[in-house]
Amino acid sequence: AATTPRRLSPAGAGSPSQRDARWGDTSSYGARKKHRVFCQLPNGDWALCTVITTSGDDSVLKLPEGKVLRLKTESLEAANPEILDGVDDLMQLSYLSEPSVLYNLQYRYSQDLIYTKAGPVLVAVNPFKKVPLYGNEYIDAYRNKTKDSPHVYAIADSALREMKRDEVNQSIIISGESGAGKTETAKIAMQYLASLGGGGGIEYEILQTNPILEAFGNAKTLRNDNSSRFIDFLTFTDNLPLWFTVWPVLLEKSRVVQCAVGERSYHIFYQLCAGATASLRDKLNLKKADEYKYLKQSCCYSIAGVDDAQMFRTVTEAMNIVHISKEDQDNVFTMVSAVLWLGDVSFAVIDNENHVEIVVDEAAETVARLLGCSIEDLNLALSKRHMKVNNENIVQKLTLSQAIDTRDALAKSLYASLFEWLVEQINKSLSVGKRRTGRSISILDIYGFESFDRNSFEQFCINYANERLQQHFNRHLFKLEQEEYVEDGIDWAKVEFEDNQNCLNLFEKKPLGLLSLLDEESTFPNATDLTFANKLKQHLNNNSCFRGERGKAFAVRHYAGEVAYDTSGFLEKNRDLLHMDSIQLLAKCKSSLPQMFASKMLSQSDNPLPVPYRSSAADSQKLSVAMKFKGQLFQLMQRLESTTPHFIRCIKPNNLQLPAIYEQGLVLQQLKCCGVLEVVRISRSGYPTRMTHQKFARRYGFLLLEDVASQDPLSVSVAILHQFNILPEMYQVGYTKLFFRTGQLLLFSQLTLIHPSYLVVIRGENARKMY
Ligand code: AOV
Ligand code: MG
Repeated sequence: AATTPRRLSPAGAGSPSQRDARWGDTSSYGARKKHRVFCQLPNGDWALCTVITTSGDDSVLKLPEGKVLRLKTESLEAANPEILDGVDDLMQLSYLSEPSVLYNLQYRYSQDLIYTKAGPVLVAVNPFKKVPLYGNEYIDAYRNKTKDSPHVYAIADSALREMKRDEVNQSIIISGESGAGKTETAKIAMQYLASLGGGGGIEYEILQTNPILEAFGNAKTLRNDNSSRFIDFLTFTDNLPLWFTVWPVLLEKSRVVQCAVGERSYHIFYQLCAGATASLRDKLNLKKADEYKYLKQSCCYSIAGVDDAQMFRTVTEAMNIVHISKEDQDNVFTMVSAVLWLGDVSFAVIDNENHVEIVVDEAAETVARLLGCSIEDLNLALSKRHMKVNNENIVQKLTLSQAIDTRDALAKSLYASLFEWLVEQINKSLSVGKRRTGRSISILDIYGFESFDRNSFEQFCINYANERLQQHFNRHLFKLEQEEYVEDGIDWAKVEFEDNQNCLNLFEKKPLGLLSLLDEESTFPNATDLTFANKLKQHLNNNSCFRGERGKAFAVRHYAGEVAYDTSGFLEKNRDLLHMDSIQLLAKCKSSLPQMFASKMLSQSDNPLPVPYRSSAADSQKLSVAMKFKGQLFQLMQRLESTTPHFIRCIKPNNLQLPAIYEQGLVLQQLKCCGVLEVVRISRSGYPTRMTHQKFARRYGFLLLEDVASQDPLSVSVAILHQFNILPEMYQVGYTKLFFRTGQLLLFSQLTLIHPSYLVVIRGENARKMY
């Protein structure tokens, strides 16, 4: 019945088997008439076609649209039998070649089956449109197990079950490039978990945190119209009512004061400008978005298909639902407006040393009014700096560029503080009176790997975080695999996997790693971005993951590809100075939020102080952005380490953010770099298919020619394997399970599925039980 693949053509230079060496398989094919094979088209895509004839080294093929072409037989790749088209786990594929995997995902994608398992990992291909796979009916179906096709709900459900069964905390770790669908996936997982809220509206409240967090923490980038600019770590506990908390890590602050052309700042700015009621507009002296300097610089004010005014109403409604009082809401929007107006505060040069004072105009007056301070105080904070040098208080006048930096630093920290405060309110509101006990499930949604034409400090941090997470992924899947073999006592040749430890070392090594060198350089008063770049080149040029580039640039070979970083602004962004004068200004303000922000800043261990003038006591307190980030990342990893992970890999099928476009090259690149192919390969070179003795005996026992009714499942299983002459290297008998090489179990399924009549002849009585 089932044909064993045969290699017809020897593997020559550049042959598919060489290209696919990483798969460790011998995907050859029988170029026989009517066989389905993959051929590579001039544009690099693979097409499924049928062999018409084969002569000599050539094969004549028919493409799906009817075109006929002649190609070298050895350039073809085997295709799986039709019965395997669109299988829901890539592990079930007999041939695991790149074209087979791409074809399988595409086959499913074209039918809106966006989820596919790759062994233990769920692959989610972004549909860029509404797909009818969600909602209460689906949630119930997955809960009751009437559906078991791959789905985020299924992942959330197994996390839940494993939490209860093993009493171990669980995590759902979502990764993928920017725009691949992580945040949407996280929300889908939240839907499932929140539906356990047990009524009482808490599930609704939990889901309403999304529009708020997205308004304040997401922005349009060149890659994604709704790109997360912070790491979101949500936790649900299993005791009812649900306890829910958000732990956001490192918001991208710089976006508040500068963003690239074609991108936007945080959604809330545009939403407020477009959607505020007349009275709020008056109160906050709001202008249109395109009239603010901070928003004007990127020349992009709207997002296709998004109504900012409508979104503003959605956000305020969500704030109502999560019990943020009207008064607090007003305070929040006052701060948002203050940040916008701060960008419009301008300076006038007052002497020939380029020292400045603020211009007292509508902008300065509005900022002072919104913060609740006097114009004089504002001017003092933005144009002068108080310092202690040799125990003497001195006042330094600021130059224009210093004043602008001071103003921008104030805007950034106001916004970041606001974001933190808002998250705190949400957490308080959703956990009031509830104890934090019991086991938990966390969902991790990070900012995805980014590579633009120009990459700066933000991409540097984001990509470092992705690198860390990738290691967690690698290690876990590898380790789990290994453990299962060991536990079941089977022989197993250890498989090496592509490790990204070298790249992590490049970032983290002390004292000669990217982060340490950045920190060291950030503390030198005379250092510049150029001296920083030169230092990197001097110390890291021998590292295989590092490449010095011309001028101020350097490149890092990330797991997901090489990224060139421009060091312009690195030192400033890493220091992220907020001067004491600014904090004192906030402390003096009459509005409630600035005061709160100031006292938090003063109490925080990383209280920012001017670097070159720090006292030694303050010195130990100050943390650079990179160090703070690394610390938070380590904390996050530590929390993840104590959980059973469930991995979801999101794939972006096109860069246009459009439905129904599946670019093979783009998908392949993501599958390769984010390790999905690796996972399948690792499992494949092991024994990816497993079945307990019981299940195997129950399912295939009827195939046995001699009666073994009285025997135990293990003996029945072994007898079946012997009867069909399955080669010993194709399987292993473990203590509890049978482990099969890829495709072996297929033989049995084909025996049972394709030839029932044949089987009925052999074992009439038993076979009938199956059909
Ligand atoms: P990301 O989180 O991975 O990017 P998002 O989750 O924001 O990506 O997804 C980007 C866009 O893809 C969304 O705004 C939706 O339009 C669409 N999308 C994704 N998943 C689905 C789905 N299951 N159904 C329908 N549309 C979807 V970033 O945050 O940039 O790394 O930093
Ligand atoms: Mg996101």
